[in-house]
Amino acid sequence: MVNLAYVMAGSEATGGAGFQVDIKTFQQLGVYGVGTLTCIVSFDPKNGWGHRFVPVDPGVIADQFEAANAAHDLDVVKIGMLGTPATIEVVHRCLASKPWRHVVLDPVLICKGQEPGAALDTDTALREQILPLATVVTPNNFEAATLAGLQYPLTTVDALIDAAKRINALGTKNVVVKGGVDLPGHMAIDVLFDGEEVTTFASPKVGDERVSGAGCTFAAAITAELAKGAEVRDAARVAKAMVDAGIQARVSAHTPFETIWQGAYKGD
Ligand code: PXL
Repeated sequence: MVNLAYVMAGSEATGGAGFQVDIKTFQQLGVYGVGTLTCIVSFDPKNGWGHRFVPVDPGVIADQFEAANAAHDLDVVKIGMLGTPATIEVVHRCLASKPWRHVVLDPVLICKGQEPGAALDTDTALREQILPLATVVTPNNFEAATLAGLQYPLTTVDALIDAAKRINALGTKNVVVKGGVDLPGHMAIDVLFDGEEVTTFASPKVGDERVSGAGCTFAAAITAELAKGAEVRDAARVAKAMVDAGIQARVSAHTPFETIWQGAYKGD
């Protein structure tokens, strides 16, 4: 029997981030992907590739959830971009309606093109309604600082660990903070705090530019590995290896940023 993984996330129309990346990542890791769209992002090539953001109607999100979960026995879910308090509310209700083995939250906080005020509401709703239901959360440097109430950027491994512990105290057991390009030095360092132990993952940085889809790929890969029965620490290790391979084989486009190629990862 093939393992299944579920995702609730937004479409990003160029294929470099969001839902499309989640499904590609699931497939590459040998997991059958099932998904529910929460919003549609269409970058605007006439306007600096800024975000055009359209939320999916909350009733339609609930309908998709009903269809997906009636068709399949889903117990591992990734939550990607939600984008509005109304979306967060319906996703909260969906998640709370049944038990999960794992809820992996990629806490996508702000999207260019959104009102800062709206983003603040969204951050608060995400922190209050989704974070406590998650078993794993994968903030990047900015998201970790924001959720932990620390100053961005986090520039030391100790600061990443401090942020992970503070976010754990908000209600998510496993917190993986990604240092990313904001962490000085030659290494790309992520830390996992599982409520007891800290594990540090390090690999040489591949360039100093942000690559689109890295965060989505990372959280989706953890989700796929958890769906296959892996422990969180092993799932994070595979996810980091997949992102590393995907950045090395990155795809350039007419966008100002390159994107990850999930197909580059062939296993350890
Ligand atoms: O990479 C974050 C992200 C996630 N999901 C969607 C996005 C983006 C960034 O653009 O558009 C739908």
